[in-house]
Amino acid sequence: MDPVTMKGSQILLECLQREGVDVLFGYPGGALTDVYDELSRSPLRHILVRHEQAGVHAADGYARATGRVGVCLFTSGPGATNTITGIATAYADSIPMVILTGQVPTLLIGNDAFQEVDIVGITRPCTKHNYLVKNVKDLTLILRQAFFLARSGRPGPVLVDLPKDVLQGHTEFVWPEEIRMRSYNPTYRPNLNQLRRAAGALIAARKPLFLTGGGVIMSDAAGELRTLARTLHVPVTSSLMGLGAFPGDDPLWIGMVGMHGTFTANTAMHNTDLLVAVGVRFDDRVTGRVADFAPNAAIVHIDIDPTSIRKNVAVDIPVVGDCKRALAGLLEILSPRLAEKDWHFAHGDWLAAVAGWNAMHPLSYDTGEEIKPQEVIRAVCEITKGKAIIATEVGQNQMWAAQFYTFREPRTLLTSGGLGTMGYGFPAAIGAQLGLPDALVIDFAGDASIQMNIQELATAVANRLPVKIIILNNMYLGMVRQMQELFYNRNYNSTNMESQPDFVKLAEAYGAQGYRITKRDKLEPVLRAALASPDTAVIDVHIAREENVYPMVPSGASLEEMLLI
Ligand SMILES: Cc1ncc(C[n+]2csc(CCOP(=O)(O)OP(=O)(O)O)c2C)c(N)n1
Ligand SMILES: [Mg+2]
Repeated sequence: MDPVTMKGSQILLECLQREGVDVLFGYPGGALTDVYDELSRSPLRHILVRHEQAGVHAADGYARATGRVGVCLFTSGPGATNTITGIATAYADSIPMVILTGQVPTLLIGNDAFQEVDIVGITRPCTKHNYLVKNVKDLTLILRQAFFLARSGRPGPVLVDLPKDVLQGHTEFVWPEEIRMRSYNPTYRPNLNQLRRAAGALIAARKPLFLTGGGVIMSDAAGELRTLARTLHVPVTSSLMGLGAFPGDDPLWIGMVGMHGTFTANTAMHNTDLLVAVGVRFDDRVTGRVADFAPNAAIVHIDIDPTSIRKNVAVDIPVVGDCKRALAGLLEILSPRLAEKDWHFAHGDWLAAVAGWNAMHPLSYDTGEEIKPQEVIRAVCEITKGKAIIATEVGQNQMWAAQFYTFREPRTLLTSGGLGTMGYGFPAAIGAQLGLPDALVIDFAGDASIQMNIQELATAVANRLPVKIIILNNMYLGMVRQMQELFYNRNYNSTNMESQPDFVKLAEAYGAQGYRITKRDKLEPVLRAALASPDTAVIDVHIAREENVYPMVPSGASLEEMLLI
């Protein structure tokens, strides 16, 4: 077929479709008028958000829930700068995303033109890669590379800046079927010798432990992980980002590790003789004081990104490669040797120690007259049978959700792990709901976090998205208040949020349903009614104001030095 001449804005939308995009989140402006004109004739679904930051989080939530590349589109200048927190959030958690920004015409770049900002310069440290398209002839190849980079290797956000004259220019449309980039060759296939060493260590270990992270979910390796752990009878813990990769109701599951990890996971980390870490990057929230992290263990680290290996902790057996392939490779190497031992028996003492720690300090909380946040999470878990997609905001709400909801499947938790971005959860839930229209999507929110992107109630209502926001309302910046209580002599400076709006009225003002729960006997029935409603709903649950998240490892302490209830 002869190549056809197309306009830049048309080429952009054609490329998005060919990359498999079905929905994009955006907000228009002067630099994008050609694209928005074109969009009205395109089968692509465009979701008009109410703030650019939320648009990026929505694309991020879509990506986390579906495993596809999230796409968003914003205008130049302030539209572009409003995206930064969203981009940094996605970068910290390695989320595949393409961010498209309008730019002033190439001739005006560098002139301090109206709504000009150097977004490529600004986002360089928080994108996997970024591009300024200088000629319409380069547009297709750059977009193709942007998607390729976003979804391959260690995924991440890629930004493409689109000057107005590029979008208005014309050129022949040529689609490169294959995409290859010199100097960018992620290693998917792990080195066989390293895998053999890891397998040997697993066979020999007496107290092995799996630590899994977001990489397991991202590389779709949950199946291999489950088979390996269950075959060898190895307990499994994970970082916040790894929740859901291993079923939370499996007897080998010992809960999350780290600052708010379980007693069992943190104690097991201290005692294990072989830590097999898969798709994790050893964040300080996971390791505690690095000098005392897993002091008795040899460490196997499997990761697609060679730069994350030995970045934070010393590793004995590094395995660079795709987590799925690496775990499948381990299974293959081990399979002829599996009959050598009764693995349950071989790890019997270790499993008994783990069971003992579980019995000694299970996750728990005191009940009283007031509603406790943990019982709200447990009730929701019960009602949804653990089958909902859970987004969280940041703070205590996030940690309680991580601790008390039983995540059974990958991609069921959407949370800002690396950056800890308040205001992430609700727009991420909107993105997830658009990607998975039949899912029940719930955002566990704090009373403060929810106000950071509350305007997206308009987006949810306008698009009839039945997202549910459950506010664990303590009228505090609870996580900061907890630190003030424990480490600053209860000096609650600037954390009291008693002057919150009436969340029920606020929901209603946007055309959503509002519910309020202040008494325990109303908790279950109102939650049931609200979760069954076909509408966008806000459920404002008044909880015990000064409830804390435990266990807690103080910042800079070792995982052993937990504060318990
Ligand atoms: C954008 C942003 N600003 C500030 C913080 C620091 N911070 C972490 S948790 C928290 C309190 C959050 O309060 P709320 O949303 O009510 O949640 P709670 O801890 O009470 O459950 C704050 C201020 C942050 N993580 N993100
Ligand atoms: Mg709060």
